[in-house]
Formats: sequence, structure tokens, C-alpha cells
Amino acid sequence: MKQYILSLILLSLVFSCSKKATPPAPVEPLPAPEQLAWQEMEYYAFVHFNMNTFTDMEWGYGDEPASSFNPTELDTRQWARVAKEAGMKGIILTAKHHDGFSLWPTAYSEHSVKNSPWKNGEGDVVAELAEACKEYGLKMGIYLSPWDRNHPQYGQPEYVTYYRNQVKELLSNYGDIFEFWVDGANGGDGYYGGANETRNVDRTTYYDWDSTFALVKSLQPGIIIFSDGGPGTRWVGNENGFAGETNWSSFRKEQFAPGVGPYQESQYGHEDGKYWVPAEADVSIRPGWYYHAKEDDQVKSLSHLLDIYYKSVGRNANLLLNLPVDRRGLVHENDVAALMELRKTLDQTFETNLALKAEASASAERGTGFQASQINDASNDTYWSAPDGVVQANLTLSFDEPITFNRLMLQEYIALGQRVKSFEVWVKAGEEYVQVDTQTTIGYKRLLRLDDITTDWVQIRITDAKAVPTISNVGLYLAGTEPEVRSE
Ligand code: FUL
Repeated sequence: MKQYILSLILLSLVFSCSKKATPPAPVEPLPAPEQLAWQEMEYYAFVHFNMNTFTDMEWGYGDEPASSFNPTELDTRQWARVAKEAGMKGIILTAKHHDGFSLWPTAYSEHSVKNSPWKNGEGDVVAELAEACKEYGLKMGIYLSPWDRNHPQYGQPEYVTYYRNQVKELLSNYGDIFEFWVDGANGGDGYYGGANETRNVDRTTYYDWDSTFALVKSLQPGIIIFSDGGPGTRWVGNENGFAGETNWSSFRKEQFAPGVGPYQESQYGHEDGKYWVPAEADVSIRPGWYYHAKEDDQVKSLSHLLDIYYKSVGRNANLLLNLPVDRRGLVHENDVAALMELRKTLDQTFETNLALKAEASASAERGTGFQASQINDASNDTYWSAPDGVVQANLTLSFDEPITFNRLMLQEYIALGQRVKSFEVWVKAGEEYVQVDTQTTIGYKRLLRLDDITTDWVQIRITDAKAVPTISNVGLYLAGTEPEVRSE
């Protein structure tokens, strides 16, 4: 009997130790499942290719004849192959820009590829790209300019109906679309069917965006809507590809509409924002969004592209890098070379995570399932967390042999909300403990560029958080010597 009771006690002890502790309560706002999937894409292409490619313009006036659109070797499979090899996860195409020319044979206007000489008016760029993306395992997104300098009824209610009819075509006929891109630039002078005048609209009310966004979501429930204020992802507030060092995915979306709002704040997000609207950093690989032969020698350098990468993906934003497809209908050789150089450098840097061979420990642990060992198990789905009420904690990586690193990666388990407000990085140098960096937010991913450090002890000190921190990954890497721009 005694033995029986003893084994019962033992069993219950083993059970209580291995029992998973309860996860921390979520901190609002939270990402929707499609926002989580979108965040993991990290890096994808914008393609500006349309009438402007052939008129050498950035903003066509709207009076360009459809006959001007005539690519000689259009090959969307080349775009997809390049994007894939560059490590991008999707392509967003300017299906219609401000000049109003549609890259698909829309039933609602004559101003489209169907009246161009390309493929004798039988072509459909959107369909060709959808096919190519499918073949290469990429997601496709659509940019549809709200401003239309060609349309005679722009500024009147009829145009909004036209815009929605185009939304229906694009989101019904081309398979899954991962992102719908709404530009903030709208209203001004234009051709407008021959009126040649200035038409300004009330950007907050004219389009009735709530109804259009509801339509978009009804056609593609998993879609992410981009605009100045989201709701799926927000403009980062500049076209340099830089997010703020402090970058909250929480956002005061109610203060924004496409083209309206305090966009200078968008690179930082709002700590007290009630909506989850993570930032997307859009930037072109050349000075212009569209192809101009005179910019063939102005493709951004490796150092510039690396700087952009670390200031977007490395600051809790997704990177939307624009490729101005040329008049042939191809991504230009110089742009391809730059993209591949960037890929190679990033692959070399992030190939080996030195943190994986460390012993991880924490100053506080929540319990089974949330131990420090979760931060270097190479999984995004597991995380370390602290007991309720603990917002300051240290995470330590100890190594048997000293390692040399110069890049640090941190990730929060954002499914339960973004929490960390500030943290420090410490290392042991000889007998001394040295602080090598102090920063604010982390979010989905934070990358820090540091000088080379050789040490057998690295500590992340979380100094403040909205609630108990949840850290899913800590990575340490050694980048080779890179030509670096540390602008800003
Ligand atoms: C801006 C537009 O006016 C540019 O032409 C470009 O499309 C860029 C991505 O957004 O607002």
C-alpha cells in the first residue's frame, strides 16, 4: 500500500513538472491570421510596368493613346524567375496607374491592352503574371490606382462604380490575390476624357473606402489591403524603404484614409494604437518607379539595398522592392545583377545561426513549454515567456567556445501581440560586461548591425514591455565585410 501511494505521488510529481504552463494572456491589438502569414513573406516585388514605361513618364496625364503600349518581348515568367531567385515571395503589379490604362482587357473601358498593338489586342498582362506566379510558387498582388486621369467621370459617383467594377474583375478572374494596393496619390489635373481640367476630390469621403474594402474582402477573404492606414498593412510614410527604429504594428488607423493622415508618424506606428496595422516599406530599385533608359546606371548599390533591408525587414516591416520592368517587358539586366548580389550577401550572412549552439537561460521562466531553450530552437512557433507581472527579464546565451558575430536577430511571438518597449544587448569581453546596444521595439523581426564581437556570453536585457515578454527567436550571425551605408 505504502509503495502504491509513493508511486502515485511520484507520478503526479512527474505529471505536474511536464505539464505545459498556461500561455500569457494576449495583449491587444492582435494580428489576424492572414496578417501573420503576410508578415512571414518579409520581402516581395513591386512591378511598375504600364503606359508610363512607353512614354518615359512617372505620372501619365491620361491622354496617351493605347497604341503606345507595345512591349517587344514581354515575359512575365522572367519576372517571376528573377523574383524567385532573389528570394522574394510575391509580385504586386500596377494593373492600372494614375493615367488609367488597364493591363487587362477590362469590360468597362476602351483604354486598355485590348486596343493596343501588343498581341494584336488579345493579350492580358494580369493573366500572364498570374500564370507565371503560379508556376514559380509566388503570390500575386494588385495595385489599382484610385486616381484615374483618363476617365471622363472621375470625381463623380459613376467613377467609383467603375473602380469597383474593376476591383470585381481583378479579384474574381485571376485566382488568389494576396494584397490589394491602394495608393494615396489622387486628385489633380488630367485629361478626363478630353475635359483637360483639375479635379480634386474629398479623399476621405469620395471613394467610400469602407464599402470598397468590404467588397475586396468579400471577393478574397484572405487578402491584405494596403493603404496609408491599412487596414491590412500601412504605408511606412516614406518612399526610401525605411521603417523607424521604434516600430509598433499597433496603429491609430482611425486617423488615416488613402492620402490623408499624419503620415510622418507611420514609420513608428503607435504604441497605443487600437488596430494591428503593420508597416510595409515600398521603395524602387532605381530613382523612378517606372523604367527610364537614362536610369540604367542608377540601380541602387549593394550597400544601399542592404541598408534598406536592415531598415525594413530588420525593423519589423515588410519590404516591397520595386522593379521597373523595361520596354521589352523584362526586368533589366542591371536590376537582376543587383538583386542577385543582395540575395547572395543575405544568404551568406544568415546561413549559420551561431545562437543554435548556445545554452540558453533566463532570469525568469513561465514554466514548461516557455523555457529559455525555446529562443534558439529554430522555431517561430515556440517562445520563451516570463511569469505574469514580470516585464523586465534577461535572456542569456552561453557558449562553450567563444564565437564572433556582428548581426543580432530578435523575434517576438506576435500572435499574442507586440510587447517589448525597450531592450539592451550585453556581452562579456574578458572579465568585463559591456553594453553594446540599446534599442526600443522588436515586433515580428528586429535585426541589429553591430561591430564584430568575440565572446562566449551574450545577454538580451528586456528593460520594459507592455506585458510579460514573449520571445520566439534570438539569432547571432557573422556577416562578411560589406560596403555599408549607415545613413539616417
Ligand atoms: C505613389 C505614386 O504616385 C507613384 O507613382 C508610385 O506608384 C508609388 C508606389 O506610389 O504614390
